[in-house]
Amino acid sequence: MVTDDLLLRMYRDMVLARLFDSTMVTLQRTGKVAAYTSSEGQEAVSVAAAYAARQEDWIFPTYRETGAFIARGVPLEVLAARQLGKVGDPLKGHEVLLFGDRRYRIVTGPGPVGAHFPVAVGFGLAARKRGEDIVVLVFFGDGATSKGDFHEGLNFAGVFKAPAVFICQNNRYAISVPLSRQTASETVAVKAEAYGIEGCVVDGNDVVEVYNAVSKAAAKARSGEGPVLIEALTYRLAAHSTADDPTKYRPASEVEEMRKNDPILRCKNLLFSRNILNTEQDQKLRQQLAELVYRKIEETEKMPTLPPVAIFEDVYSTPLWNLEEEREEL
Ligand SMILES: Cc1ncc(C[n+]2csc(CCOP(=O)(O)OP(=O)(O)O)c2C)c(N)n1
Repeated sequence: MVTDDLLLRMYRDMVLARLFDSTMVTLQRTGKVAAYTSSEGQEAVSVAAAYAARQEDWIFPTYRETGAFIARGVPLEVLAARQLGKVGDPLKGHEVLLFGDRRYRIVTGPGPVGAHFPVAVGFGLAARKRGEDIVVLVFFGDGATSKGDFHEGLNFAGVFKAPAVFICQNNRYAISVPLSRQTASETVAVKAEAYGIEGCVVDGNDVVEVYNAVSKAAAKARSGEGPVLIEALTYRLAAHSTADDPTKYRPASEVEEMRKNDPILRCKNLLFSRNILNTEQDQKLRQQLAELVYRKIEETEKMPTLPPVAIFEDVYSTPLWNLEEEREEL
């Protein structure tokens, strides 16, 4: 049940995610951030799914889950430190586009697309064996469904009824590859049938619909009745990453058309129609959030930069001799 208060909180986090993402893209252009993947247009899936799960559940994200990180409570300065290479980066400079932080039960996403499916499923099953009452939320894009890991992970999850909710952010493209070149299946959700698990399609730009679907799926997975594959239909309004030029593979008119279906705009309209928010309050909220992002980034920029040797930390529990040698040399 999405109460007025919850709807407002989800809206706030979606707006905050968008402001953070757009600021990171700008900072990448100035050379302060190495590379960035914006989640513009897909905030509803991330935010609603994180709210629908419990705080003790584990998140297996991709590089497009800023909304889930914010909804989970990760401070902006931690996200900013990650991107700016500052000492507060929980990943100590490893990887550029991905984020993870065990304090918030977020497992760092995979560099190779889709490599997290078997890991997440095994993680969920191991937790169950230990008697932990947790669910894993596994985020991925439509492109990841072409990887063997997707099929292996879902098959294993189906057989052993893993406490997993698979959330496909179907944004219609895998960089320049459109969905029609990714699969001949009618939907992504239909693939669930092959693994004997439940699959459903939801409007990924409707924060309430996503919240309800993930809540239901998480309850099912938690009770031991098996995993669920949710296909959330959405659209990537931004470029794939700061190294991508989407005008090369999709018409500007398509993007403009999809802007009318912006999940933040739709959530705002819902808040207005339910008399939870008005224009004046909305402008004030956005102003406050913009100032918050600005302040947090400014603070983060003043933090010390990660020392280069940090790259050797947190890779192996027992460092390898050759890495030790390299560290000495550095
Ligand atoms: C195994 C593998 N192949 C290719 C890449 C390069 N790559 C990075 S992201 C990406 C597109 C993934 O598309 P999708 O899963 O739909 O997610 P989206 O970026 O649309 O959110 C590709 C091909 C990679 N990282 N790993």
